[in-house]
Amino acid sequence: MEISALTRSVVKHNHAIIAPDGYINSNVPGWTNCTVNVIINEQMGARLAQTLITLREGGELQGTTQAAQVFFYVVEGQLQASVDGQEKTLAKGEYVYVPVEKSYRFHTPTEGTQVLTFHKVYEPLAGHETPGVLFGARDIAKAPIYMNDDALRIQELLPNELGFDMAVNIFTYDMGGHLPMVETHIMEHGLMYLEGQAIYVLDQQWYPVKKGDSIWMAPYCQQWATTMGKEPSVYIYYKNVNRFPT
Ligand code: UGY
Ligand code: MN
Repeated sequence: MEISALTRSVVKHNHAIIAPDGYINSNVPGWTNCTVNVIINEQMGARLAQTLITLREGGELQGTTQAAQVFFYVVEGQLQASVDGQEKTLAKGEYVYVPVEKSYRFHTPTEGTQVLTFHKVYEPLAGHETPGVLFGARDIAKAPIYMNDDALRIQELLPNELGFDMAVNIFTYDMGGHLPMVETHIMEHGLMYLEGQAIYVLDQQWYPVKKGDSIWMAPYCQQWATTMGKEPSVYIYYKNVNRFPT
């Protein structure tokens, strides 16, 4: 039997690794017949929220976004989506961006459907339109090489336009891939590993991570990562972008 007093999860002032072994479920009004794990939020010191929702057969997520926009990504299974009057079936790897003040309803016939969400309070920008509802899909063909290294590919899931104040990207590291430098930056990240294993270095500390693990990086938390093992490592990540540095 495993020793239950051990975990790979850590929570520090400027970063956290949250492995699934420590999840405790939350109840979220309007989200029914599902388990919800709030992985990152302001209680931690973060300015985004990240959740993982696991739906049972007939599970439903219903509500209206308020100050925060919400990005929903299907990690497993499928969802029937109805967002601001637009209907669509979302399969694994598909997503929908729900801007502020829009109604949404998702339901699933598939037991075990998993949905990852990123939430950020929207900061409007004078002269630029608030984004509309946007559907899309993971697609490696839309992932250009990152920083001239053909072992690294990034797909941007949201348009790189000033109306958006958040980015959500999928970062694929082929075998031998690693970040070209230790990043030190004002932007904050939340992420979840979708595939593979890696070593992540956060604030000079080294962590083994794998599929299912999530990471929070506060602004200026130094970061570096390298893939590990016999398959590529892939994560989906959030970043705040495009606003004046206050
Ligand atoms: O966009 C980024 O800042 C990205 N390269 N950081 C990361 O993956 N930790
Ligand atoms: Mn970064």
